[in-house]
Amino acid sequence: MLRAVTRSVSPSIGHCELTHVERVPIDAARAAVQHTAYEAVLIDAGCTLVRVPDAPDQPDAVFVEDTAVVAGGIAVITRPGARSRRAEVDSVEHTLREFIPVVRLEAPATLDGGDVLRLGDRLFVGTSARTNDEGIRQLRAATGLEVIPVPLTGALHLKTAVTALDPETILYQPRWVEPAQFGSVRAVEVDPSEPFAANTLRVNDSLVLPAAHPRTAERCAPFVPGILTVEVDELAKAEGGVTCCSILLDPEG
Ligand code: CIR
Repeated sequence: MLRAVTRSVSPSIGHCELTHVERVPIDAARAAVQHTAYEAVLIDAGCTLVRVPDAPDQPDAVFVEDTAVVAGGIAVITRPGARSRRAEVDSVEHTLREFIPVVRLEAPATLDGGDVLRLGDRLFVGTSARTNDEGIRQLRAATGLEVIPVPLTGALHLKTAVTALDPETILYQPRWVEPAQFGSVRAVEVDPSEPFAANTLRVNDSLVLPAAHPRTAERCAPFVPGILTVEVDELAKAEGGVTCCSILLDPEG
């Protein structure tokens, strides 16, 4: 069964890192309620939850995706690009070790899991402000997979700009990525009225996406077996979406 690794919302989330989003007050209790609903959706989609211990003093700790990349039968523990987030990885590594072999990226590598998009056996990695060439090199060496750098402008992470509906279909925001870079895939554009809608999460037969993006959900519906929506607008104030709140551990690899 697919495992989803998650971690609770920190009460300090209001002090999170922000890059492209203006800082507004974040209601940590409301964010926590939305996170619980997100976990319930993952369970509905067929996942078993595995929780990393709470990290109340780490504002961005809920965004576990950035701390590990699961591919090639291993979990690559990242070295996040934001210095304030580097301490998040130890507890994630400790949790993942129970289920899968782990390898750590070492300085001067930096890489955020949000920059890594898997399409079949290929890993596309956004060359964002968080991920450097050495991070990409070490990811390639650790996984043994084809790892392809993708230039990215205007978005925090590659998966802010593009995600996979399935291994042959991407959903993308044309302002931030060029679909031809992903090879001969079918490319679905987000609805222009929903600029942040490219961040979706395929879990078994369900595509999980924010309730705030109904028009993009309609565009995706013909290409996926089912759609599950969840309110995550409070987490979005911390520049988080639906991919970033989990690490999926697939027993099939
Ligand atoms: C950060 O800037 O690192 C967090 N406030 C948001 C991280 C979101 N992560 C993701 O989309 N993978």
